[in-house]
Amino acid sequence: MRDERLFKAIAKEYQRQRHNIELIASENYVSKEVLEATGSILTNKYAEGYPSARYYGGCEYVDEVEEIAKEYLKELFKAEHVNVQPHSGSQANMAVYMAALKPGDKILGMGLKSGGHLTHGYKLNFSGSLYEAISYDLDPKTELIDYDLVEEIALKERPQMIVAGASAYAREIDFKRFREICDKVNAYFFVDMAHIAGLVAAGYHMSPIPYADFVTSTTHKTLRGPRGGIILCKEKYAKAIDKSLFPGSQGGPLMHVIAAKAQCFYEDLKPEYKEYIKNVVTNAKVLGETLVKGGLRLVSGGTDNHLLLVDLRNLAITGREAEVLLDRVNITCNKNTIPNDPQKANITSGIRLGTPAMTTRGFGREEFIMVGELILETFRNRDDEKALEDIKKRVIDLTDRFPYLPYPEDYYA
Ligand code: DSN
Repeated sequence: MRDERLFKAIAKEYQRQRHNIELIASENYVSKEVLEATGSILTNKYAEGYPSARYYGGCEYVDEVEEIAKEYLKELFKAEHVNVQPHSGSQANMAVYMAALKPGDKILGMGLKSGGHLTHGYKLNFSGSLYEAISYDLDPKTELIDYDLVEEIALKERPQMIVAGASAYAREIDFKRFREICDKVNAYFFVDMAHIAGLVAAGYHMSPIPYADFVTSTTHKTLRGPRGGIILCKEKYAKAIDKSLFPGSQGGPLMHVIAAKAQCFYEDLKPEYKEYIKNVVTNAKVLGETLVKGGLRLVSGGTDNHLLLVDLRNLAITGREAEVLLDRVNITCNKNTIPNDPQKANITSGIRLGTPAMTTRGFGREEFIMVGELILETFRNRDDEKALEDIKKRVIDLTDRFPYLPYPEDYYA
């Protein structure tokens, strides 16, 4: 017996995902197989511990599942040790901090307003309350990481750990330079590559693996897997990381999600995935060029990766208003602070756009030029209901040409 109200809500979300142009840079569409593993009977199984060292009986098959996931993940990033159990990116990050630091130790990460993440030392997050967190911001002119400034802060503050990685930074990050800074102050180097993990795996971004002591990621962004986290580290930290995750900060692993991670890594090892990431990067440049041609300003002037940060100040529209307006025509994105944003975090002066999801749907150069033009047209006609209705129809036509149908069209109807 199923709850109709609940399944109707899921059905509506299914239709929304099918008929919206999804530009949230941290989202993607998973394969049928990833979906199947996530919804599998593995959700019934408790498996606290690690393969061959569990605290429950009947774990022989979930052991196999976890070993497969670890094997593929090691191969994907050429990592010495991996842990596939974190329920999320935040849990992965917590396990790293707890493995390497004591409460009160100093961490240096990118400021939230510059594109960093909550778990990189934000004061309202555990990372900013358990540890003494300081941050680096971007060069105000170039809007790029100022490595000399990071070094200056590190030399003055002597943090025990330096964190690299971001949620809204459109440019390549120089992990080698970060390592050199860490070595000067004897700090651990921790990279949260959640946004760019797919680019790293496919060779479209410098890998942090040779340089960092610890690397974490989520699996649902550019990697195109289920929602979850992973940790990769040097063999010498393997025991400390595993202990810190279980029993340190988590209980039973989500074996259905670990199976879906394994399927995701299997897909990411295929040549088609490299081609996909190549297209993600090209499409981001195409979308950016279209928006710039139409008069918009991109933070840092462009993109090297899968995302764009758009400064809306010359349009006299806030990020919050732009998010709502674009939603009105079935284009989904999120408001985002820009460097030195004069607006509060819940209003913002920018939006963040990403190409991973619609590239999965098959959008290429031509479609991303259309997406850029649809966005510009929406901004120009923001007070014209009829024009907005017409744009929405064109968005739906476009999404219908590139269907997402892991379930039958009327699956939940
Ligand atoms: N909340 C994620 C994002 O959207 O970038 C980061 O974890």
